[in-house]
Amino acid sequence: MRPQHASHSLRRRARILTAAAALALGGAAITAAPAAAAGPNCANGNHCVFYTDIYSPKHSFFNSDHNFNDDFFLEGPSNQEGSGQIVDNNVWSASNSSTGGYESHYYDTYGGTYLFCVNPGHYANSHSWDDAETSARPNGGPLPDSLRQRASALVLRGTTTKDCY
Ligand SMILES: [Ca+2]
Ligand SMILES: [Ca+2]
Repeated sequence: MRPQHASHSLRRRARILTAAAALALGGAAITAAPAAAAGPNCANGNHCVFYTDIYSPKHSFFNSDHNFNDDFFLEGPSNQEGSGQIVDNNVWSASNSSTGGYESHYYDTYGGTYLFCVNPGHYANSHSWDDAETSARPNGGPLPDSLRQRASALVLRGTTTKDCY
């Protein structure tokens, strides 16, 4: 288990600030690119999940996946907490680089409780220090604590009326 909030280290805070700076740079690059629905740090055509923030260990899904218990965080930094861990019930952040206009819908279990969704070109980045719970889900906002470490299935859907990131 990762440390609880009370024991967040300065090291973790420093990594988060670095990620924010990298995100700012990435945002500039995305703006300059042609109209592609690319989420940050997620290759075109993929739906990406992360162990902590969106620059932490990553796993990329190319399609719907009904069971995360055979998927592992093997992409991204190999020297960070979470590298090699199982994806199931360990997702804190997500990015959507669908090239087909698909929303990423995450579920507690396949066919079970809906958790959250991410629009094409959008992301949820759980770097927020205060973990504020909000009803709105701005692009780039964090997953609230209640939705972290729960995702076990991904379903790609066309445009829906859900309040996605
Ligand atoms: Ca799987
Ligand atoms: Ca789950």
